[in-house]
Amino acid sequence: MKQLAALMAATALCAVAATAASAEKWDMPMAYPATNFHSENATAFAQCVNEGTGGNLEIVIHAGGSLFGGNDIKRAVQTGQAPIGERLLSAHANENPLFGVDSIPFLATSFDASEKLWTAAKDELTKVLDEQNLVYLYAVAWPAQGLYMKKDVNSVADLQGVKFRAYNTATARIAELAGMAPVQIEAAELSQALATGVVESFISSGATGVDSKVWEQLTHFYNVQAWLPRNVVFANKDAWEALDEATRAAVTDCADKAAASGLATAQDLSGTYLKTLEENGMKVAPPGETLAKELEGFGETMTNEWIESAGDAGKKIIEAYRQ
Ligand code: PCA
Repeated sequence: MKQLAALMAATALCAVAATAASAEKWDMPMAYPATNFHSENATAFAQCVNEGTGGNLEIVIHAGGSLFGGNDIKRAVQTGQAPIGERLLSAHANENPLFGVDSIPFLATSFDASEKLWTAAKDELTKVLDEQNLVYLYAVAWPAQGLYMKKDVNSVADLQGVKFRAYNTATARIAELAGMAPVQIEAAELSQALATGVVESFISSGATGVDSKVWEQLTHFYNVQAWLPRNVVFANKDAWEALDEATRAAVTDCADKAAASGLATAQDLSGTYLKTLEENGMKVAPPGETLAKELEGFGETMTNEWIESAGDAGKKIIEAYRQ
């Protein structure tokens, strides 16, 4: 009897040891605040993984750039400093123009169009990320991008000389075409940049306007609906390959669910964000005819520039999208 008890205790100890040895903890750096819908969606993703793997893989979210700043997340995951992370992929279009496929002005301006464009681009992007030691898990679009200002804007001439916050090469290029002065700034630093007058305008979604309480400095949101950029969640390839097959399958399943729920939430909340801007005193309006036309002209220029820089792979994506 005594022996049996000892054996049982030993077995239990082994089981605990085995769980402890195989239970993996993944820290997940994210750039946007914990209350942002992408972050909340990732929190649900982490919970799904925790449950789906029976606790074998625990993903711990670090929102708001607390572990790595937005601009450092991709490199951190590539090099294995972090096993998983989320990043606005188009911010890395300077590494590969394909990363900017979701930020070509007026190419895909609705959620449906954005999904279609992403479907056309996903395989190629997965390949490029793989070459960078990254495993694509899921991506979620931001609501459509509009123009934040602190005065009426009737035409591009009104943008001349305005200090403008850029977040990728496309936003910097628009600034250049419009005669604005672009400064690259992460969303986490946007409020401060506005408060100190480093910038006085930017292009983004209602979500980021609300996150940053931009009504404290700015007055206008022109609902230009220029494009829907994406946050992409990827894993370090070595960390990924070290997982057993069942764990990987569970993560993939949760990633698919996160892509779907993220899209649904973004669609749901797009209007709410704009209402919040309005409730806080901002003028929310569509762009006037002149401004809209001029911006669409930039869109044409930039579509051609992108196709040229992205080569055959880029051309194929656009063709598949336009079919
Ligand atoms: N918000 C992010 C990217 C696009 C968006 O809507 C930002 O402004 O950083």
